Amino acid sequence: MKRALITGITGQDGLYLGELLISKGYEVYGLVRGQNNPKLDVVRRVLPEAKLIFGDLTDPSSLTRTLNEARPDEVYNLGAISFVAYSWENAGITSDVTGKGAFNLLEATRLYAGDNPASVRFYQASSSEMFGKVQEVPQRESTLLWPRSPYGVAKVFAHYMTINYRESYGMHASSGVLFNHESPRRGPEFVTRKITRAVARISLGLQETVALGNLDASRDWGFAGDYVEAMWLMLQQDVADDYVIATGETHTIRELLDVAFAHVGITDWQKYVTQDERFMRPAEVDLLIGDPEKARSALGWTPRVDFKQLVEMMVDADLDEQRSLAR
Ligand code: NDP
Ligand code: GDR
Repeated sequence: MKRALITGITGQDGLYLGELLISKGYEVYGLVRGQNNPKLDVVRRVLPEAKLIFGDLTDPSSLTRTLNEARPDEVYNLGAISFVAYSWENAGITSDVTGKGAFNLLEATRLYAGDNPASVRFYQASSSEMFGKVQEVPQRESTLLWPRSPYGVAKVFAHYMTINYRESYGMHASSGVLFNHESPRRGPEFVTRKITRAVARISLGLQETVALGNLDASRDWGFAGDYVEAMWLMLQQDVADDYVIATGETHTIRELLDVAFAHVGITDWQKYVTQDERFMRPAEVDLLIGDPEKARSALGWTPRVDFKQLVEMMVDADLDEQRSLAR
């Protein structure tokens, strides 16, 4: 039985990856932070088989203890402060967790692996946010990075540190440059879930309007369930490498609004949407569209859920949730 350690197991991707690995027969260990983490119940419900260890990416000794207890064959570093907008106001802690936290885990894993650094496989959750002010369209593995947020800068540090550990110590460390991926488990602060939840509530008469920021930004949105498969595939390769994971399609926030509102029979969504300066960013990433060709040819990975299916799945889940809350 293979053993895997997941940091960020309480997050969207952690839950999907945990489910995938358990379905493949892995013994799954999850790092959980805080003395009374509100998401613990969700993890225990969704992943009753997972063994949870308390620690924090900013606390190296807790990572050493976690590795010694979990004795993993594969380490998936999904833990991060992941909300881009928040990262301007909290750049220090974002750097500590999202950037230096990855280094802390790489170093703890290297020391844990001892004489055979490649014996423990390592996945780093890199991000399309690293492309920022894009230097090439579509973005691929070789595209120059130009991050536009403290979060993006922290991810660039973690990305290059992962590559450096591979090149310096021969670690089997791979970095997945994942474009936005969403699901009904997405945090409500991110634009997809904010919209699908508002659409459900508006259609049920529970809310009148939704305030958003920039409606013209374009994102390459995929389904989180598809994307965690790519993470696993990367660690099954003989040689570690970096891969862009994306759908190859981009859509604006306006198109997202079109599809989400149309699903509940509303075509004139403009009257339900206001724009608010508070949701504008000091520096925006205008356009993201990834080229997943390397992942397709080397990993055999392709996304299964398309944009419309994704948005409709999320609106349906929010309708169910809002109806059950109203009961
Ligand atoms: P979430 O925000 O849903 O989850 C982030 C996880 O990190 C949570 O489990 C959180 O724990 C944990 N975490 C936060 N701070 C710490 C800390 N100090 N020590 C240990 N764990 C911590 O993110 P996603 O699941 O969406 O994303 C997973 C990873 O992939 C993240 O690294 C994200 O930056 C990256 N990524 C995500 C993309 C996306 O579109 N979803 C795209 C590209 C990259 P807690 O519950 O306690 O807060
Ligand atoms: P992003 O996701 O910043 O791409 O990071 P988010 O959903 O927050 O924003 C996407 C785009 O929507 C615009 N936008 C709004 N965003 C939010 N959150 N709220 C609003 O009201 C709003 N109005 C417009 C934003 O300006 C932006 O252009 C996500 C995270 O999961 C990161 O961790 C990950 O690395 C990247 O995706 C890839």
